Amino acid sequence: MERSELEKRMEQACHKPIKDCTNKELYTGLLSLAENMAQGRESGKGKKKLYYISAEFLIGKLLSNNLINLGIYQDVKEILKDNGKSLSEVEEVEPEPSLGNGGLGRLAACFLDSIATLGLNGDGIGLNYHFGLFRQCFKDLKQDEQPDPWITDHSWLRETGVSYEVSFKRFTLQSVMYDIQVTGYGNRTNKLHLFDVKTVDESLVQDGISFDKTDIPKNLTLFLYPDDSDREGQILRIYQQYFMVSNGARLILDEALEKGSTLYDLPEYAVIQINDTHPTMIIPELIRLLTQEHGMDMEDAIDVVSRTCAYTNHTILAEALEKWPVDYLKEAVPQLIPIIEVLDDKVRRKFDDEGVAIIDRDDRVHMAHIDIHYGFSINGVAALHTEILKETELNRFYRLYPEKFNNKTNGITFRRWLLYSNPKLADFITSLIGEGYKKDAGELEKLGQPQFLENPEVLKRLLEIKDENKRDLAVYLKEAEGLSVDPDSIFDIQIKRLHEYKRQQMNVLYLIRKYLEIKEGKKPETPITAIFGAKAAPAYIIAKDIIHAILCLAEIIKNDPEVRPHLNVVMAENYNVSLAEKLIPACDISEQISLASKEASGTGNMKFMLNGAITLGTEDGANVEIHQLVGDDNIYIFGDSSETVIKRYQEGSYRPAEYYEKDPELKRAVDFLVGDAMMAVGSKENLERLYHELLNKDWFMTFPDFEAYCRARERAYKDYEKREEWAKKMLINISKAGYFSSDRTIREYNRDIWKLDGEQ
Ligand code: 26V
Repeated sequence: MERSELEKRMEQACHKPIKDCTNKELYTGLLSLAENMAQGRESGKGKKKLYYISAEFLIGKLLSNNLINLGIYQDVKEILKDNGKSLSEVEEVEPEPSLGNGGLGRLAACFLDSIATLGLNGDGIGLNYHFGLFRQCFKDLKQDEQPDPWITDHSWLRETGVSYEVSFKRFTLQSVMYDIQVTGYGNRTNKLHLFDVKTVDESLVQDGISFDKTDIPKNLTLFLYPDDSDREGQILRIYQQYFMVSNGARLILDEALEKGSTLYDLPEYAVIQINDTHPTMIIPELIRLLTQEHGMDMEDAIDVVSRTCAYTNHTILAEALEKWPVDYLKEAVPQLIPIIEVLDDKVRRKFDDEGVAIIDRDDRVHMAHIDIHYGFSINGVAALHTEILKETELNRFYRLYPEKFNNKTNGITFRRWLLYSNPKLADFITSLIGEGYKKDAGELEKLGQPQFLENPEVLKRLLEIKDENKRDLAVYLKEAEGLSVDPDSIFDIQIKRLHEYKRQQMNVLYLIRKYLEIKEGKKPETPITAIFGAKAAPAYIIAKDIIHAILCLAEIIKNDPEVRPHLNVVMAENYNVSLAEKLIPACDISEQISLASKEASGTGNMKFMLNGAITLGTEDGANVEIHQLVGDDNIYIFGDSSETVIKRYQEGSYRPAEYYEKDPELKRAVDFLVGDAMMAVGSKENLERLYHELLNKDWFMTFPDFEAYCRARERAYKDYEKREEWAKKMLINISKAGYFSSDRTIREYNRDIWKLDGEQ
């Protein structure tokens, strides 16, 4: 579209000249313009459709992303500028929907982008949580949780008129389906369907994020994963999950019927990707609907559903694998019990192995087992993760159904994580290798040619861009959060959910060690800024203690003029997608330090790599594949292997105190947690609890990896001093990142699992 034509349409959408609009008016106008332009681009009405069903879709802000995908971002930006306006200020008006916890939800959002971009016929199905996860605030150096409302008069949600009745044991709820348009890059538009309850009542939330967990008709879609540390919370989750899948199942059947399906041929019309076990109840629910409302017999219904559903596993952590007590299910959705019993009975008749049963001896329903027996595909999310599933966690199942298992290494959308978040780098890449990489990420490989890699001008510009991004971040952190960071320091960043297996605590122990070294006069050549961003689950006590420890250490250093010029620790509040978009382009060192075998894949690791940060990590999840791609010289790998870790767990031989006694540096750092300095700023209860947890349990084995971690980190800092060599590492990382485009991942899902009509 011509610039002048676009300007005209913008003014029409805003109902007045651009220069007279407020940022809010501009936002609303641009939103409706983007929606109108996307209309009519709905993906093919192909026979078969993918339904990506997920309890989480961490979509992030949509305006700029959609403008990029519609191809008008640059022009809109310039038109606004010519009129004295700024697109980044307009963006500030848009609230970020926090409809996800972390990787799993963000992955679902990247997938929707790629599915639309590839022109595949596929929609998302989820829930419309009014307050999302929660907004994190720091109060007295601790995490405090507040509701995070995002639905305003001008949100991307559109009412569809679709509504179903969903019956539970004690009541029937009416649903409302909202749609959000998903605009692919230069291509098609799909839908994210978010179901809500008609009777939801935001006023139920009074103080912080607490509310009456028993008033289901009013609370069902208030929050994502409310605190499920007690029975009521868990039953609420069952209500949420069933509400999502029952609506989803009806929509899927209705759409298939409308296209002429007899339902016996459902697999020709629909394929359902079950994103972790949260939507697993769609399997018994579909069987229930087919038998009770569509007259199919049980055997046929089971067969049809089993050929329609595929399952993705995102974790091997035992505590995260859902097992719902039969009692709880009876309380909320008794209609599913007879179906689940039939499914269990069939399994028990066929296999003489208690370990693959659906209902165990303690009367708990193993949700993943339903997916594996009654789905046609099971995939892990990175090569190592899939191997561990096959060889260890799900080995019993792998032996029964080897043909069902496959790997789909995760990916990220380069539209958001490069074109939008790091425009300078994207422009620079375009100037070197042209635009082709925007559609075919594999073309980034071209950056690895000697003409670029050995070209001092190219390397210099790459460093300059990093430097400019660091300066932009420093300004943002100061203005938005009052945090001071020195852009001339090394930016060493760990951003992800707070969990012991991700080992933020090991990073803290390193920083304490560094602090003590500086106190003794051993100063780093270049100052170091360690940046954290992480939310902890509200009921996860140790995770919150770790946040407290980070904030206490940050406070101590801030007030220590001897150390502060050389070492700075900051924790950004309310880590979310928008913040990630600012932090990642400014990062020098990407901390991916989970205990080997525990991080299924990670996707932050890919975003950092794409933006020229160097990974400091364990051989875990997709780090293994990053390592293979970039080679030993362009990544810092340390720590025990997944085999060693798995063996150590099996033997039950790990005693943290033995490491603590043996390594004086480690001992000194651990003791610091409960020393005078920390006690002077922090809370005795939290710090002592963390100290004892580490010393007596350390379930995620930080102590055995501590020394190797410190060495690897020092090696990275030393290499950083040779800036041109460092820039080469950056360029090699960027050039190898193409593999991690979610377009590649989605092509593989389609080739091996979904088999939708070709790309359009
Ligand atoms: C869930 C829970 C819930 C109960 C308490 C402890 C706990 C711990 C972990 C989880 C994770 C749920 C699944 C998940 O989010 N997995 C993430 O999926 C990403 C996308 O595939 C992947 O990159 C991450 O490695 C993986 O952790």
